[in-house]
Amino acid sequence: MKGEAAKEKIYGTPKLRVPIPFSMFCPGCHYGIIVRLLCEVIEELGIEGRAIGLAGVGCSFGPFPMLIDVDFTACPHGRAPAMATAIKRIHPEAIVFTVQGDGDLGAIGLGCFMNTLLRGEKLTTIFLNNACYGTTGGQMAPTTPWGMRTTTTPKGRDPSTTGFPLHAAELTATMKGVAYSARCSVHTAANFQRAKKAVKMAFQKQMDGIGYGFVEFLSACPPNWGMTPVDCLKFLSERMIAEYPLGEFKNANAIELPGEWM
Ligand SMILES: Cc1ncc(C[n+]2csc(CCOP(=O)(O)OP(=O)(O)O)c2C)c(N)n1
Ligand code: SF4
Repeated sequence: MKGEAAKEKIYGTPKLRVPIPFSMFCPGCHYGIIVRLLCEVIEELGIEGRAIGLAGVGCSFGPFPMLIDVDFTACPHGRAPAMATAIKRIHPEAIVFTVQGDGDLGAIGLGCFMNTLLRGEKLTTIFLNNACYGTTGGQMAPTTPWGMRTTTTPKGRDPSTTGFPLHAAELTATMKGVAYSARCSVHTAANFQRAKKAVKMAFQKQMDGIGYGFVEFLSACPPNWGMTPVDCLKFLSERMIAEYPLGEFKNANAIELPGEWM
């Protein structure tokens, strides 16, 4: 792609991006970039007529359904995978995806999420790991790295009282019904492109009827991290990635089914 077409692709607005401002996100939040990425992926895969999104409770709850022009609704806290399961079973031709924060998926909704993986549902999940509960004022989340200060761990997360950080992409990869699991970020242009490929792959596993696709995004939350948007990029690239390495953890072309045992 060259010239005007390339410029339009880079600086233009994706067709599926509803033209209302991103003002519902704080300055420096990466959620807006992830909205753009999802619009581009859904459009490039040509699934806008079949895609159904489900947002968990958190900062994605209102904005993602409003900003992405596909069928999209919000769910009770942590229950997006249950709603997604019902929709997928009623409409197997639909491409059903959830967008969930780390409090939503990793705390109140962890049981719902794990059971969905155990059932081997053919869904796609976009997991937003900003290391805290963003909406409610920056409390510790299951993904808060050791030593990180939050409003509920003012001296820094200490494993002796608050346990160990949740590595959702690695955990998901261990589940038999999962076809794809990766962790990405959008804090540089190159990482945005890598993340796009991962999200495409996660959707493709559902489109091909193979299995569950999961993509975790490391995402900055400047007001709750108590940093400028620029300092957040440094924290993300040094501290977050040290705890949560980027990359693919599973990419399977078939799900192995159990053989006969009796
Ligand atoms: C049943 C229930 N419990 C608690 C809340 C309060 N609440 C709203 S958002 C939220 C945390 C969201 O954090 P996260 O999932 O990390 O998303 P983020 O805001 O960071 O995007 C909580 C606990 C709620 N809305 N419903
Ligand atoms: S509180 Fe954090 S996650 Fe929520 S919109 Fe603001 S920067 Fe984004």
